Amino acid sequence: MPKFATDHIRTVALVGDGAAGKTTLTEALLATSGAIAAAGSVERGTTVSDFDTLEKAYQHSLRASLVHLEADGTRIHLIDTPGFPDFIGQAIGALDAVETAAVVVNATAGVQMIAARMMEWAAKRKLCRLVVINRIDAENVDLPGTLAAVQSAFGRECLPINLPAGGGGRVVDCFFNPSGDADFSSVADAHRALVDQVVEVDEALMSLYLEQGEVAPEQLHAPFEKALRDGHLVPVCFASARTGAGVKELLDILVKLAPSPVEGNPPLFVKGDGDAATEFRSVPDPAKHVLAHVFKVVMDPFVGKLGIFRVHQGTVSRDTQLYIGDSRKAIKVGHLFMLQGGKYVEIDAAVPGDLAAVAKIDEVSFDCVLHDSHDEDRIHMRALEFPVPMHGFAITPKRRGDEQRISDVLHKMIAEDPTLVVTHDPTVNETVLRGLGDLHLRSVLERMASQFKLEVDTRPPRVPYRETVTAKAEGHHRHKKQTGGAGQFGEVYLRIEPLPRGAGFEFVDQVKGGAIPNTLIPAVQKGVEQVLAAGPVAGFPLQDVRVIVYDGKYHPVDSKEVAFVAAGRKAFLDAIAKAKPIVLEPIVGVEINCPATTMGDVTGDLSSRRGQVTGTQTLQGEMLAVNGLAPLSELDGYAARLKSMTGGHGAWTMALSHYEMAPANLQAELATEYAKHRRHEEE
Ligand SMILES: Nc1nc2c(ncn2[C@@H]2O[C@H](COP(=O)(O)OP(=O)(O)OP(=O)(O)O)[C@@H](O)[C@H]2O)c(=O)[nH]1
Ligand SMILES: [Mg+2]
Repeated sequence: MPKFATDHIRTVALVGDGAAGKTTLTEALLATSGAIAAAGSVERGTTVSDFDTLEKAYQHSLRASLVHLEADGTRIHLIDTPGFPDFIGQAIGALDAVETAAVVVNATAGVQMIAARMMEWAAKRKLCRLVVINRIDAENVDLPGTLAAVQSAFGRECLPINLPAGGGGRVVDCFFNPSGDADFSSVADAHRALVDQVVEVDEALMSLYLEQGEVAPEQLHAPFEKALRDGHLVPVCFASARTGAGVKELLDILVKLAPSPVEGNPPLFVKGDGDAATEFRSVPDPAKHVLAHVFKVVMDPFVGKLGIFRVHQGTVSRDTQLYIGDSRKAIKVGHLFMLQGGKYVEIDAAVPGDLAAVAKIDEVSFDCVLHDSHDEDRIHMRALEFPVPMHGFAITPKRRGDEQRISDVLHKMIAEDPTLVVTHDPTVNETVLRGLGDLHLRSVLERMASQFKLEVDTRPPRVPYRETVTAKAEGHHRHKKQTGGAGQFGEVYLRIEPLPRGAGFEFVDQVKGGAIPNTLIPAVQKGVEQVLAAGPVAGFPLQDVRVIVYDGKYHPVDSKEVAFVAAGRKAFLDAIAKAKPIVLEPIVGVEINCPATTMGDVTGDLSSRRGQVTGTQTLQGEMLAVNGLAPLSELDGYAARLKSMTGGHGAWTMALSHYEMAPANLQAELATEYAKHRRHEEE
């Protein structure tokens, strides 16, 4: 049996902006609990969680990293996540594995973009949230100002559970044993504010409190957990990851107040597909059927594929037989590990709340569910939405002969990272790697070079335009060929209709009375789908269209598959030509962080590039968050422009928002280019 039962487990993701101090805090928590002898440092490259060579070189976390420790008879699993917007996918993925998101705020920089995003993501996931204001030791910090900024950005329910004292050298408790003086604000007031907030979730306790003027701390435990679960309370604590001030207190808060898997909100699973899908929540009971979710995959060059999962229900042990997702083939767990940064610690079993890993099981993939019963298949976790990557590099291998290997290595890279996609554009034979930012892509290329010895050249890719149709139309083609022996015959009638943006492609078979035999309908569909890869206007993939095949003719001897593939394709082309096809362009949502003084330049620049500003939000420390929409084609070289507009103090991210019709001049330009390209090919 594992050493810690589920109610003695806490799972916490440390999230927040780059350089907030998450990795240093992880180190301090490990050292304070005795899991390591002394805290390492990011600068020296000696931390447990930034163990990767690239992380040491960048002095920033690039991937979510797992550690575990013991405090007061409780097992705490911590996930240290990267704060750079480029790597936010890693932080979002970690939210699937925990009850608590601890948002670390850098007191010298204030509330920034990623902290704000992570608060939102965590609330969406119904996680309990905690804010840690770090760097209370630093000079010239405005701690009351930071607390006020946290409350104004995240709500009045953010209440301090301790306060800095002794000039930032320590913290005083405002909840368990409120006594003593803080550097600012009053300990007694902070205590009262917490109790007021907590009793609000329990009517009986509230009346008692109103009658007696106070309640015993033990009576507050259950309502405290409920207030956390409901997002009615977000405790704020202070710390210095560097000096260790407030770190023991943070451990105490995690042990005594952070929810165990039994007290948190269990995640939503979905069973079955489409209309038959039903939702249910896991039950954190070690005796039930196993439900574990793979929230992270690592391609380790030495141990191979590592599937890192969170147990939500049941017990996984070495000799458990597990099914992976929809597969009917059982796998034997074999070796089971708990991670301590880059080290693998072998364990016997994992219960609900535990984060563990299995190695060398190829079928394991990101986001799959592991379970232990035959009839529990087709289970998925309710999907998290990851930003759709839009930053792209077109890549070609430096060495000849690496063309084959490149796809293999790219597969390994995307297996690890839900915010990385690879597309191939056959019209210009271009392989494009897309990620969330320049740094993201560069780190992937460096990993490819160092771990897999694969070097590539990069250049800006083509903008991923799409095409669609804007009117209904009819299409018809009769394919007939008589060459020597057996002939080829197939005839197809179809209709096409535009679908709403983002709907994709639909194929509907409405053929009556066997005018085209059932067995040949897939051939028609195949022909139709051949057209989707390159639209008629400018050769971009066609989307948001429904094709309804409703009639045709066949010949009992001459109707072969090829005939219907050809007839389907040509009938579709016939219809598209009449359906007013257009080019769609990708519009991305951008979020820009910039000093308030540069806001005019930043928003003006965006508007001059066919963009629009959808909102601005004041962050702390003279920084602003600007949200907007802009066509991707206008954002070439944006990183450099933002740098010059903000004197290097800007940051930005983008992800796909939607596709819309490209302006007429752009459509014409793309069409001319395509016509030229085709003429060139024919010559
Ligand atoms: N003065 C002071 N410096 C700190 C403190 N915590 C972290 N730092 C420093 O801040 C820098 C960034 O710390 P990290 O722990 O790497 O920050 P992070 O949040 O993990 O950053 P990312 O991995 O990029 O998201 C390092 O130079 C730390 O030494 C603190 O409490 N006080
Ligand atoms: Mg870090």
